[in-house]
Amino acid sequence: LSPKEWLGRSAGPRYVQLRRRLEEGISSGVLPPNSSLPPEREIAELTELSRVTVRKAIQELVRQGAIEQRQGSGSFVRAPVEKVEQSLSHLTSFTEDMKRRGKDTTSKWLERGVFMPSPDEVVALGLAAGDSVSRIYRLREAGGQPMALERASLPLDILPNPTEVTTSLYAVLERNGLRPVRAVQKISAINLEPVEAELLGVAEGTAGLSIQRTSYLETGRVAELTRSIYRGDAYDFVAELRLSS
Ligand code: 16G
Repeated sequence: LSPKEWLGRSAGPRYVQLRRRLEEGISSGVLPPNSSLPPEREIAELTELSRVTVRKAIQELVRQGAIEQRQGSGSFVRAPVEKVEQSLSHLTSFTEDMKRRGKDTTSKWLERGVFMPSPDEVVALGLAAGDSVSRIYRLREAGGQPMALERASLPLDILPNPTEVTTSLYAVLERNGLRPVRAVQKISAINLEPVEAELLGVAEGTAGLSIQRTSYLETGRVAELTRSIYRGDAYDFVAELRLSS
């Protein structure tokens, strides 16, 4: 169809019409996962729409999580995430969990350093007055897909040098003989905030899982308080339950 034939036939502003047209292309497979969209200028020429209109349609699809923009290389159709089945019966690390699935992990650092603790960190980590806290906050990716936002807080003597953590926190703790041996985890449902959704590459308002892990050393001391946001569309949590005797 020529642009004039399909635009104007359906209702709504032109950017909405173009957005719908692109959505159709994605769902029908004309625009398969990971395929790149033509540059804005080309779409504008092809559709005889203004670049402002084209940009607006693409921005909406980015917000919906259907399209991602990669720095310097344009817009791509986002591939659906491969679901991870995560056991709740073993105290493992993100790196170990993903390695077992043959996936490489990367971190985008949002914060990493030594800070004055917040009141909840003081309580959870059992800190004394004047103690500092080591904090690492990162976007965790596996196989190139954003999976979770994790904010870990640890007493300074357990992690004196947070910048030492480049990939695995638990590997650093293990090297120092301070790997946690027990953890308590709490999982709650949330709707992702716009910034969180953007970092995780999903649509605004998507469901997420808020997970809090408090882990302990052999001695019973608290080693870590980690508050994370996991993608709801990327995880199934599984636990084996037995009849108690
Ligand atoms: C997991 C833990 C997190 C821990 C991290 C260490 C959950 C919800 N969280 O992601 O508490 O800090 O592993 O991973 O399971 P790393 O050794 O790969 O940095």
